[in-house]
Amino acid sequence: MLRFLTAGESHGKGLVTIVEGLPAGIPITSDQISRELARRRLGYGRGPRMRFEADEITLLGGIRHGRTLGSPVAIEIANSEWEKWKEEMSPAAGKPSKRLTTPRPGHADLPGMQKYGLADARDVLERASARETAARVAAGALAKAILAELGATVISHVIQLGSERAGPSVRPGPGDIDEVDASPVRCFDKQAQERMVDAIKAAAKEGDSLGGVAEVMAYGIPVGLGSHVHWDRKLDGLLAQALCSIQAVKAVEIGDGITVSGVRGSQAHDSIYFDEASGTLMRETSRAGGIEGGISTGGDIIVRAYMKPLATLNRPVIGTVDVATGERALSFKERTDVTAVPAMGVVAEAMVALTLAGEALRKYGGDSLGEFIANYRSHTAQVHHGLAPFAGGADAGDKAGQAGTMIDGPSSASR
Ligand code: EPS
Repeated sequence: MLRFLTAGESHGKGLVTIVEGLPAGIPITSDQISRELARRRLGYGRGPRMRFEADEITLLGGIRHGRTLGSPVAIEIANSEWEKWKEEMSPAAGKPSKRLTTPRPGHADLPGMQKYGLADARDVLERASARETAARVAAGALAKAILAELGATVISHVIQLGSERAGPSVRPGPGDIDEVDASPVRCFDKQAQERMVDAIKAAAKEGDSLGGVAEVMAYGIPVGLGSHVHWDRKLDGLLAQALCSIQAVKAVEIGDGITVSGVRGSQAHDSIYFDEASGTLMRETSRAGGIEGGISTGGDIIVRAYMKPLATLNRPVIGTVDVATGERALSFKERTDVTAVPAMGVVAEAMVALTLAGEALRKYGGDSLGEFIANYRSHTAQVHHGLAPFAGGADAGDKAGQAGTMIDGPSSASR
C-alpha cells in the first residue's frame, strides 16, 4: 500500500513528507523532485512569495545513490522566510504578537477555530494554507517515477480561468508539457491564454480573486486499476477524493461526467472496438474518462478539478464577525495570490499520480521494481491472451504477453 503524510505550517520552518510503500529500485533524483516543485510555482497571478520561495529540498531518508531503498522516503522542504517568522511561529512556549480574530469567510479560519477551540485564526490558517501542497508535489514526483516505469505519464493544463475558457478540442499530449508550462497560465490554447491573463489583471486591479478548472490526463495507464467490488476501491471515487482534498477545489469531473448527465444513453458512452494494429480492445471516445465500473479501461484517464476563487482577498469586502468582540467586521488582510489555478493543476497531477501509483502497487505488488514490473507484465499478458482469438490464434496472444506489450488507450490529441 502506498501512503503519504505531510506536516508543517505555511510560515513554519519547513514542510516534510513521508512516502511509504514504494518498492526498492525506483530511480529518482533530487533534481526530478525540484523540477516538479518549480512547476508548482508557475503561473501568472501568484503573490510575491512565489518569486522568492525556492522550495529547497533535503532528502532525509529512503533514497540511496539515486534509487529508492524500499524504506520510507522522507523529504524536507525549507521555508525561505523562516527567519522573519521564527518568533511568531516559534514552537517554544509564548504568545503571538497579535491574534487574528476576524475570520475570512470561505476559508478554514472559523470552522477550524470552532472545532479545535482556538482563539487565533493563525493557528488554523497556517496549516490550511495551500503551502502544504508543495509537500504533496514532492510525494507526487515519486509516484510519477513509478508510473514512468509502466510507460505512463500524468500531465495537466488549465481549461478555464475565471469565466475564460480554452477551446474544447485543445488538449495537450504526453509530449506537450513543456509547452503548457511555458504558458503564463499553463493553458495550451494560445488565444484563451491571453484572455485569461487579462482577466487576472482586471481582478488584481480590484483586489479580487479568480477560480477556474484544471484538466489532468494520465496517458498509458494499464487496464485494471481500481475495482468494481467495493465502494472504496472504485478508481473514480478515489480520484475524486484525492482531487477534492486540494485546497479550494470544490468539484471534480471524471471524463465528460457533467455533460453526459444531460444527454441520452446512446450518446453518453464509448464504443468498444478491436484495434488490429495494437491487438487490443480500445474505446472510440473518452467520455468515461478511461474508467468504467471503477476500473481503468486502458484508455486515457481524464479528470477535471474545479477551484473556487481564493477566499483571501487583497481588498477584503466580505462581511464577517470579530470573534473577540462579537461585532461586525471585514475579514483581515493577508498577503495572497489573485489566482492559483495554474499551480493547482500541478498539484492535481501529483494527487492523480499518487492515486494511480497506489492502485498500480495494489494491483501488481512487489517489494522491488523488478517484481512490480514482472507482475505488471504477467497481467498484461493475460489481458492479451484473452484477445488471442481476435489477434490470430493463441500464439499471437502469447507473443504479446511475452513482450509485455502495453495496452494503450485511444490517443489523445483531441477531445
Ligand atoms: C497562501 C497564501 C500565500 C501563498 C501561499 C498560499 O502565502 P503568503 O501568505 O506567505 O504569501 O503564496 O502559497 C504558498 C506559499 C505556496 O507555496 O503555494 C494561502 O493563504 O493559502
